[in-house]
Amino acid sequence: MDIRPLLDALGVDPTAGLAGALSVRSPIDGSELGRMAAASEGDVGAAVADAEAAFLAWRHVPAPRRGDLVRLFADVLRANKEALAALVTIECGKIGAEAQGEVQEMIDICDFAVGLSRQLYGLTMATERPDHRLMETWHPLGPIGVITAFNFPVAVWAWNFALAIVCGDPVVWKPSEKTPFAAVACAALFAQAVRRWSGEAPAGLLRLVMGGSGPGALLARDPRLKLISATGSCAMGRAVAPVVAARFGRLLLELGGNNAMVVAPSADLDLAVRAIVFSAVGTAGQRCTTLRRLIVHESIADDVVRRLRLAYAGLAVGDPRADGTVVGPLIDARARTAMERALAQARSDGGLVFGGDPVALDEAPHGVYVSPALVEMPAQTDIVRAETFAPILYVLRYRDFTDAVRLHNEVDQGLASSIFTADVREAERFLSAAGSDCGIVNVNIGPSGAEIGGAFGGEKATGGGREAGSDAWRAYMRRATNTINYSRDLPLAQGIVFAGGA
Ligand code: UN1
Repeated sequence: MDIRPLLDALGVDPTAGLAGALSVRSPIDGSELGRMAAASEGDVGAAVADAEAAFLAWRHVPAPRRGDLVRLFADVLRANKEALAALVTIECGKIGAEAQGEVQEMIDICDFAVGLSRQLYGLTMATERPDHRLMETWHPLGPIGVITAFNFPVAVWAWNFALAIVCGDPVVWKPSEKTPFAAVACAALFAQAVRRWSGEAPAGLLRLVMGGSGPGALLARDPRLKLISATGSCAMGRAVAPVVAARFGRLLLELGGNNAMVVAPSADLDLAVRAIVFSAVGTAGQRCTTLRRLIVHESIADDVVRRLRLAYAGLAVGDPRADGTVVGPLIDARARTAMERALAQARSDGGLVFGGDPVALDEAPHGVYVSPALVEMPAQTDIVRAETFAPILYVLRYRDFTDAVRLHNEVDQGLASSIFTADVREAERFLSAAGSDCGIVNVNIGPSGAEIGGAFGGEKATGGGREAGSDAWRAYMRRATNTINYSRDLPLAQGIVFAGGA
């Protein structure tokens, strides 16, 4: 597959050295898209040094001016939406509609960040001392490191980047080694915005470092990066977090999910089935928000499973560029092996598996395609409690609502959750302090497909970070609490009378 025309259209410098030891392959047919060199220790150090130099200038640029650059970036993204989405599809295998949605998500976060650039508010507090003022000011934090995963190769970076740029922080980005070309394209598109901007943007506002865990570990270790925002598996988070914590760096982690939906007897099943299918098989089950566990009331479970089998049997699996395809390939053969292992384990735990078979495409024998699996489980065994990054939906039954919530929360991960019910008491209990323990808790919609306006992230082994909307920007800034005395006296807080120095 030749991506050169797409890269040209996206403004990627044809002389840029897209060569090296890393082979980048399309999951669509396994063909090599190009090669990439992994960043050396020296490369990573130089990228961080550039970002640090950029920071010293960028922090002086007023935030609304910084927002103006992000506004131009959104314009460039709008003009290049189709081409960037096409590249995303080729590189990570998601279907066209979802790839376009991913680029739209980038545009949305840029628009959000532009507005935010005039709203980086600090509070002013009542002070206990006369003729004093107590307030807080938010300042740029410093250069930051962003590590992203293959499944959202551009949007998750954009959540971080758009906010970081308005907050005053240059970014060193390590994309997944499986999707480096999408990252190169994003950098080229941002360079276009920089050229259109009326100001002087420092060169190091965005630096890419390519490669796998090696360069990732170098970013984690580097004390010049004040925040490491990392998306990926819990295992990756476990490796990165202690390293960043040991140097008192800030962390924003978006790790594994094991997202569930409770389907109550009063649920609108037509809606529920549509929501289940989108969230369980969309992106071929490779979203961090993918629906992996269905907790269905026993009185409707047979009906729900019957409807789902019908829906699953009609799913078009195949080339994500073809009209009508809803399930594209898995990212690579390792993902299929992990899926097969999980299904074998589920079977030996007493699970009844529907689907989950390899799908061979004549035109793409080296693509990794599977039919999504629906697995009725007698209990929430260890394999159900593990995140397998593939389209496997485990179905569990419940009798009592309290048991449903207990099952729901009985996993390590805590990203996204949902309930389908027409019973306001159940809905509110699910949303309450004693309900779902996740960072995202939905009613009558599935757990995946969040819009950017809310804070995105999860609890427990998901890592606790929040990205995108709401007040997620605070992670990218440092807060100074300021006390200003405009009196001619020096009253001490807490009414302390201190004789020394009088
Ligand atoms: C991810 O899978 O890492 O809520 C991000 C969603 C998307 C983002 C997923 N907006 O499913």
